Amino acid sequence: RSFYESFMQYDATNFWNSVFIAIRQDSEQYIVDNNLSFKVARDELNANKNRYLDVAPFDQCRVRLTPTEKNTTGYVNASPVVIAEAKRNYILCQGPIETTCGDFWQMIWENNVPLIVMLNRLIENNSWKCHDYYPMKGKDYETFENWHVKLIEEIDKGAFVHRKIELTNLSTQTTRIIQHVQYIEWPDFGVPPSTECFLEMMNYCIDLNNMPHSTEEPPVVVHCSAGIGRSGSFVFIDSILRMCELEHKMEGRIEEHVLRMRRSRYGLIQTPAQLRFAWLAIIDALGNKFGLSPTNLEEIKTAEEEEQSAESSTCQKKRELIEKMVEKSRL
Ligand code: PTR
Ligand code: PTR
Ligand code: PTR
Repeated sequence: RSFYESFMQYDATNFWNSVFIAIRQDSEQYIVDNNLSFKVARDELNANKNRYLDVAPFDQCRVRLTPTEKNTTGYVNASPVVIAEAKRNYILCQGPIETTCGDFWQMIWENNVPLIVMLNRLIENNSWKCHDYYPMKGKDYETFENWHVKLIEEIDKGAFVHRKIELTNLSTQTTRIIQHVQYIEWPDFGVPPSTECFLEMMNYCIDLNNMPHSTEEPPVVVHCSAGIGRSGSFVFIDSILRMCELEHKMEGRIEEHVLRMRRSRYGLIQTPAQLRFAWLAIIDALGNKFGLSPTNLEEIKTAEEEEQSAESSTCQKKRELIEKMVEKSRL
């Protein structure tokens, strides 16, 4: 069954919950079978560096910082996620808390990160989901321990904000420019309002030309509040589209790609609806690429339902385009 057919079938049979539960069970099993552990994250010395008690990097797959006087363990709640088939390199992390902003900028510096993709707002549902670790219009610089962070430019793009930041390492007095893209339309445990506005943000990030083209290049940092739900969905969408572009033939079912990603960080993609959204975003992105218009699958489905009896030519044409797209993308 193709990627598109699976999607339609899961929708028709209300199957997303079951698919998601199976992924969850299989990833728990993987953790047990491979003795993956969270000892460092749970260490007393690191306890105050985690935003959520239940979200932590594996000991076997975590970003290590050069220990400092303040952070003697070099611990940060962050996981490298390398997807070789997509030639992509990501670091997924939690939204910094007040005491870890310096650690966060140290991680950006030590890993030569050129781009930060932030998928949350600072305040959601009346509570703080991330510390304001970057300067905003109105106050154009902040200092966190060894790091001076200066806002160079802030560009409002509607559904997202692009900030250009100058990061200074105060101990060496050297500076770098970091791109920061914040998508503001994605509530935690929810989905964005449309695939279009999400893809617009994602393509903008790609066009900045700071997403890695090989696993040797510095990683892009992706974070939200916990760094698992929304961040995991972003990585899923970007890496699968990248594999399509590289004409990499996916082994196994798409669900297995979520499992593979989850070997690097716990809990990636947090809800059945997020999985469905990610899947739909991929279909829509491929649809755009191969000239399927209108791109939204919901519209196609409605059109199909409305025009079931009379074999409509537009409906037929859309179906043919989808077949072409699925064939071309090898999904
Ligand atoms: N209380 C959290 C814990 O469970 O460890 C840690 C935490 C600390 C979470 C601060 C959020 C915080 O908020 P802020 O974004 O203001 O730093
Ligand atoms: N214990 C938190 C909770 O369940 O609310 C952990 C958590 C928070 C998990 C947010 C995921 C979250 O979403 P995201 O990774 O998209 O920020
Ligand atoms: N949000 C959950 C809670 O507070 O109960 C915590 C949680 C976090 C549960 C991640 C499960 C998670 O991962 P998975 O999706 O792999 O079960």
